[in-house]
Amino acid sequence: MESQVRRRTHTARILTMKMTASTRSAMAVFRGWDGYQKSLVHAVAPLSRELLAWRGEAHLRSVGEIASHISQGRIWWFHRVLGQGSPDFAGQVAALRPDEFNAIVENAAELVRWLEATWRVIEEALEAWTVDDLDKTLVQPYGGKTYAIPRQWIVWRIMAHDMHHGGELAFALGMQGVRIPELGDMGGHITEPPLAQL
Ligand code: NI
Repeated sequence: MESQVRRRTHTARILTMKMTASTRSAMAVFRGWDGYQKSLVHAVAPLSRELLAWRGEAHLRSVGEIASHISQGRIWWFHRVLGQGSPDFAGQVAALRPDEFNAIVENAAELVRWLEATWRVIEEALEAWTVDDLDKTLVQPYGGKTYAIPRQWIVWRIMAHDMHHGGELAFALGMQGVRIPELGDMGGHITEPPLAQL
């Protein structure tokens, strides 16, 4: 009898966990990325043409090229591959000239505009999806193979891409003596955890 009750409680707990998982927004899992995005924007927004044009070596991306590359990665995976983004965003991407991203690499305001527009696409997708939606797959042929790419794979792909190149940005700005308290000193992790209820 006692073990039956225990088993039933256990089953109920599993069911509750399943229900929680299916209704929870994907954003709940990735919260904090919005803070990282803010630290990127705050690092890029005040930069002059000279600071944006700096590169460590001739074969490396300049500061501005790194910033635009972050937006381009997001456009590729979230918009072109996953089809996310508002009709307005789709219109902006469709209107891009082939050399548009080369033309804005020394223009902080334009770099920030694209970082913000592409972040909105990610934010809207993560808010609209539940945690279970992250398992949904997209069939994509690549290199002679056909993959079933889960949304989770793509989210991690772009989150890692943001942070990998954000670190590069922090290094390139550090080399120029630019103070970047959020992206540099705090590593872009500017979201404070909630306070304990004492
Ligand atoms: Ni990259």
